[in-house]
Amino acid sequence: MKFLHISDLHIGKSVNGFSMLGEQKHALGQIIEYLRAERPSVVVIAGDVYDRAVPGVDAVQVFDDFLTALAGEEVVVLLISGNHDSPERLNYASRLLTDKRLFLYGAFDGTLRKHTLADEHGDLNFWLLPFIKPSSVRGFFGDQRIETYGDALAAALDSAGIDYAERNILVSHQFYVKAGVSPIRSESELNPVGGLDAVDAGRIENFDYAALGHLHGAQTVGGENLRYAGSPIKYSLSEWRHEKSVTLVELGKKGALTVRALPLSPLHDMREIKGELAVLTSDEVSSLADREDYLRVILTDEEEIIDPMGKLRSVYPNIMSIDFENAHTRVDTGAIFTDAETIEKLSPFDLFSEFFLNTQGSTMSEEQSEIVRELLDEEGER
Ligand SMILES: [Mn+2]
Repeated sequence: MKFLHISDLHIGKSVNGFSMLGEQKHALGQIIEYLRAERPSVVVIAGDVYDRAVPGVDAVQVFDDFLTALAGEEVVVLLISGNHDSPERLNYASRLLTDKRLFLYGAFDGTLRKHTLADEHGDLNFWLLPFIKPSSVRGFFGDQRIETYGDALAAALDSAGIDYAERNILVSHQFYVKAGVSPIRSESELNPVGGLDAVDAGRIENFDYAALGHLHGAQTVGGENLRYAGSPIKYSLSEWRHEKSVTLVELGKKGALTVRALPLSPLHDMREIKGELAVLTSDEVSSLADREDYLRVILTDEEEIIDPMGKLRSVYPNIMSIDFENAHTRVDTGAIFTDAETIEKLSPFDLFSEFFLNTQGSTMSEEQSEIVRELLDEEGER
C-alpha cells in the first residue's frame, strides 16, 4: 500500500511578521499534484494542522479547501492533533467526516485509535495517537505512575494491545530521539525547556513505519522506518538550508518498505545573504536570485548606515531580519558598567562616552567627541 505522509502544516503561521498563507496554499497545491501523480491510497497528517489553538478564519478556509481537494481525490485521510492544535476544536465534526473517509483523532480518549485497511498483502493497521503529555493522559490510567512523556507513551501503547506480527503504522506527534543522535531542530518548533518532552525512539521501533510529526526538518530517527516528514515550508530563518518535502511511503508485505521524499518548492524561498550594503543592493548581486525571497541579511559594513532596512527593502521587499557582523560586533567590546554611586560623579560627556563605548564597541573618534562636546555646550550641560 502506498501512502503520503505529511505533517506540521501550521496553517495561518506568520514568520517575522510575514503571513505564510500564500506559501501554504502553494505547498498544499503541490501536495494535491503529487496525489494525482502517485495515487496513494491514504494521506496521513501527523499533527500541527494549525499554528494556534484558535486558528484565524483565513487559515480555517485554507485547510477546508485542502480537505475538500483531498476528498475529491478519493483518498482516506488520517489526521491527528499536534502540540499546536486544540484537540477539541480539531475534533469538530469528526464523526460526520468519517463518511467522507476522513478519520480525525483530536482529543486523546484513553487509547490509540486503530484504522485497518487491506491490500493484496492483507490487513494494514494505522494506529493514530494524538499529541499527548503526562498530565493529559494520567486520568485514563488509574494508579499507573505517569511522570514523564516516556511513561505517557508507554501507557498509551500498552493500552492498544498491538500485535507486532501484523503490519502496523504509527501516526504520532511526539519528540522521539535516538540515543547518541542529535535531532535537527528548528526555532519554529515549540521546545519545552531542557527537552523534557523527549521520548526514546526505541519504544516505537517495532512499527513497520512511524509517520511522525513535530520536528520541522525532515529526518529519520534511527531507522528509515521512523520518520519525521517535516514542515512543508520553512517556518523560521533557522530552516533556510532545509529542503522541504512530503514523504511517500510504500509498504509491501511485512518488512518491504520504500520511502521517498517528494520535494516541495516555495513561491519565494527563505535564505540568508551576507556582505556590504552597496554590494548586496547592486544590480549585479541582487539579480542573481529572486529579490522577493524572504531574507535574513547580515551586513558587514564597518561604517554606520542610516536606515539600513529602508535601503535594503527598496531592493528586497521581504527582508525578515538584519544583523551586523563587523569590528563592533566581532571584538570583545570591553563594555564598562559604572555603579550607581560613581555615575552621579561623572560629567554628561563622560557618561555619553561610556554609553557610546558600550553600544558601539569602540571609543569615539576625535571628530565624534567634538560633536558631542558642541552639543552639550549648546545645552549648557558639559
Ligand atoms: Mn510543529
